[in-house]
Amino acid sequence: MENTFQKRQQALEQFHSALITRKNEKQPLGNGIYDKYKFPVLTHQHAPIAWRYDLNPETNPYFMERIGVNAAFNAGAIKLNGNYLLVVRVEGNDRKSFFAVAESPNGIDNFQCWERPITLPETEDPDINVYDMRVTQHEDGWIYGLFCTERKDPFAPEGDQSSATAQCGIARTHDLKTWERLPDLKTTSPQQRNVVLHPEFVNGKYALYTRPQDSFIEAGSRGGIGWGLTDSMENAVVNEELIVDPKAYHTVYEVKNGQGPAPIKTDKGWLHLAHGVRNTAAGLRYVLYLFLTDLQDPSKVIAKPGGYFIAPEGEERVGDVSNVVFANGWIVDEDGSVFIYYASSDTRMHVATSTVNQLLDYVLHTPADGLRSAASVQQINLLVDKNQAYIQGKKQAVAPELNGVAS
Ligand code: M1P
Repeated sequence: MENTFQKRQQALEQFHSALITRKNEKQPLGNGIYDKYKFPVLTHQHAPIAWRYDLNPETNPYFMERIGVNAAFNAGAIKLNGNYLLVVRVEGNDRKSFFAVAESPNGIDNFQCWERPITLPETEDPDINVYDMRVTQHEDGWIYGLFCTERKDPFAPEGDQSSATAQCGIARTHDLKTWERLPDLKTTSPQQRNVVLHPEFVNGKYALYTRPQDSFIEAGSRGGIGWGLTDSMENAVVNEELIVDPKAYHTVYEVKNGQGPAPIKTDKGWLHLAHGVRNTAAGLRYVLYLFLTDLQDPSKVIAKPGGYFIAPEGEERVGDVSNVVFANGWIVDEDGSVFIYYASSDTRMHVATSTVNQLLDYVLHTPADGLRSAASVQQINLLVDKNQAYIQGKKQAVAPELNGVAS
């Protein structure tokens, strides 16, 4: 028995150590906007062995997993003390999600979890499930974590064990280790998900991106990325939500959408990463898109490329909820490098890298959604015309006689 225990423990330790120290590699070619990487940055297998196994052969003679981890996805992100930190949604085999911090020295590999998951204080109305934390370093000096807190719908009919209510939970910290829980956000919407704190005060108030919705899954008559102000985060109340980026017919955000992480401040405006959801015969498809809002008025969209920015590809397309990419964390470095952390199919975490300049170029020069097939063809024709004029111009510069003008 001792032998079985030792063999299994040794094999697992070797596997785990190789996994969490594995070098990542940029995928070749890319699209010029961002680069994806060969390996996910975090998976359920990255969870520390001590969270899952009883390491005492007397009480665990088979070296059996005692607590299973099902998935690691939808991570908030922040850079602290020179390290890239993900506040990842870890989901156990028991379907409960919780948060844990994983740290990397370079942002693309070597992510290792801190010794223990985050112990998140509860309110008087305990959360049944918590997930999808957006981490915002606010100019008031606190790091805020806004997340979805889910509880059983108190009005669910007898026997209904799946109707739930989603609201925005709020906690704050200085180090991601000790957290102070604040009361949940109050809005007029019966359900809220994907609520994000803007990093600066706006007119002296805290500004929040919201996503009002009628029911737990369906945005229904509501939806869109909302915007609201609150005097305080210690008792956050948004009485009025302005929809700044609505869902729209026959787009990649026709069913619903939601703000990703807090926007990045650039000299051209606030750069936003969001997710959009469309319907297909195979179910919902989640993709990511970008847009830019006004520096002075972050609720005013000033540029928005048509279509998606990142969509699930290859193995990203398959998981617990297939055909999904979702992002609630990105990090911008002092040199303008951007690390976009996205989850695939509610299962694992990936990184894509880019720069602020590339993302601005993308946002400012990609045609907007024309909302009709004919408009899409017109955009291609305009590009072909431009390319033909450019190539013709180059030929004439090299051989002016081609222009019919004899020298
Ligand atoms: O399963 C896909 C995503 O579904 C929800 O996102 P949204 O509220 O926009 O529909 C969330 O539960 C999210 O965690 C999940 O990844």
